[in-house]
Amino acid sequence: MKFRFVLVLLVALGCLPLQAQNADSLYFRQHYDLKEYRIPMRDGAELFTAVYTPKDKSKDYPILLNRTCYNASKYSNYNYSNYPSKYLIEDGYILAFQDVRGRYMSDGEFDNMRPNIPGNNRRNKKDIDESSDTYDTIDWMIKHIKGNNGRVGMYGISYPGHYTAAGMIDAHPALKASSPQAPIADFFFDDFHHQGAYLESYTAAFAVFGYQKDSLTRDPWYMDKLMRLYEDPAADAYDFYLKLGPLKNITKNYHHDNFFWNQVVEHPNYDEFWQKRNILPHLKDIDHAVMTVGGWFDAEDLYGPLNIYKTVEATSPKAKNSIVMGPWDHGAWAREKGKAIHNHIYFGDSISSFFLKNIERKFFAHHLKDEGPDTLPEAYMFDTGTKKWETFDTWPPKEIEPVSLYFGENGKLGINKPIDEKAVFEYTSDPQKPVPYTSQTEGLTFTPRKYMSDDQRQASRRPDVLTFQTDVLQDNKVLAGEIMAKLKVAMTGTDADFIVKLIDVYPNDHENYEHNPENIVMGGYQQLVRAEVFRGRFRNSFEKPEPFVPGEPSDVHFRLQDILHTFKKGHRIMIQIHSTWFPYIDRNPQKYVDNIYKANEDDFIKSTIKVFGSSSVEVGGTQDCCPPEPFRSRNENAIKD
Ligand code: PG9
Repeated sequence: MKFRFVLVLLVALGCLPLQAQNADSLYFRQHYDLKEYRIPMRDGAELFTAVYTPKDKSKDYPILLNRTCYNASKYSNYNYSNYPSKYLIEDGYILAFQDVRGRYMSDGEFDNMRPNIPGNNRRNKKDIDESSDTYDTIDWMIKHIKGNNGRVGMYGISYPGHYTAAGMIDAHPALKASSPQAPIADFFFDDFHHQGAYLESYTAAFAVFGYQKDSLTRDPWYMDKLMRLYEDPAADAYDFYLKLGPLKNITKNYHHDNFFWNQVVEHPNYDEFWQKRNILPHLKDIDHAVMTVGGWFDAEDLYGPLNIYKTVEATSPKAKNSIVMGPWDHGAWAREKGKAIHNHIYFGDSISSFFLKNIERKFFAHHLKDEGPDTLPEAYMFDTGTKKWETFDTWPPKEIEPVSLYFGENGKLGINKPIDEKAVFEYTSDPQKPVPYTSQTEGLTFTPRKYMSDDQRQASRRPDVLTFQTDVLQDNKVLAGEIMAKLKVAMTGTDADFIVKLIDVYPNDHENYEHNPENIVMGGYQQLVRAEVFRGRFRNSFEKPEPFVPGEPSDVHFRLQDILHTFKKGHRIMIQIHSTWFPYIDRNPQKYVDNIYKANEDDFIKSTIKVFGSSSVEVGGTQDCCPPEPFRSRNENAIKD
């Protein structure tokens, strides 16, 4: 168990090149030459870049650039792990893979989400950021890599998706097509935090991002730190983290010398440290083609793709801006497994191939080679209820009516009409008995993924989970666009988290899918469609947290990420509300402390929480609301040079 787990982890981290034995890697070797370069940046640092050029020298080719913190060398020596797709390999591109500054074979110091310096690409500047490094890389490659056609595309998933988005800022004129895929926008809302709440389930991942290397290396330099948690990986993360206790014990037992962990601990609020690492305010005046890609079940970066697309749409009228959202978890569109399955749900066959062949391949061919028409719609979105692709002229779609959901006695959920605004619903939240985030027992995963469409029956049966559901739907009901939870609450404690979940309740006679094991029953399944946590202290400001006054009704309004989901006839719509979601999210002590990362065991108290009947969940269209979000795809917030 341990060895296999670590091996999978190392491959996932790009530490061990996945020597694909498939025909595609043979094709790669037969049709491409490989050369490694050290590309000089404006400050003298050299960035390692592995470059494949087609052996067929009869024509020029565009360059496709992938910048990564996960080891460009894993792509070198023809190690091909199906990304970029075989369709792009066969179509013929110059493929460049680069270690970003401070990683593996590149010079310099690593900085997570390196702050962008506005206006940094006017050539007389010596300050550097990911945008200037991309500019310098593109400029050098256009001038030095033989056989290029003067056009460059960028793509990448996750952190590489973030570097793609960074390359779009003050972009080099040769950059004509960018596809940020599951891109990180802001680590206070993506990956390590959701709206300020820490993802305790990410604890093991810190080793990858919190130690500087001391030499050029093709191998990870942080393995001994990674093994602190994976030496004997816990098989039950809930039990492991509950026994571990307050977050201060993570510092003491594991990450005391991890620079990124210590930055997270010292910046529990959305202060200047996080604000300057948010890429959204810098995404403006983009004038080339941008296709942002994401997965509706992406537990790591869902805020990123949705908000990068919306920001470019709001700030860059010259960009040919589009978005693709499929029934995928993190980066699953790059892996074709035949049947598209997320956890227990089957969505169809060859959905990733459909995207790679009919969407991504055509996007780059049109914009980089003038091949084929530009047929990509503004929004190519997969309905996770009907399990069909839909296209829209805008996202969120204007043609789908928003829906308001209201809570009533006996677990009733009303559609578009309040049930009883005077009703009061309450539960006691106990940090010593937190609500599990999954119906399954999961070990110390690198990042949790399956929970995103998991069965919620284990939660709806708990007394500390408020559960409301509609009557059986007499017709299909499409919910599409943004979601706002507008709660009015009171509590006996002085701090609280709120988790709101939107759930599709299957009819009791729903058949199992072919792949379901015997112990999974699809009849009556309560499939998670969307959930989000909100750390209540940030209800008025992410920068200036505030305690609650015991017993005093307070508004807690917050955003869940967008959806496109048809609740089919015979199904029900369900909402759940609770205050722990463990160990996906760390436990809120429920007694206000300045810094939860430094809370003590005795700060954790039970709290009885009331949710008033005047609360609602608004689904669909564009939802605006408080707290003032750091950047909400509005032009006036764009950073001025
Ligand atoms: N965004 C993903 C991630 C970042 C940090 C920790 C864990 C995951 C990714 O880049 O894969």
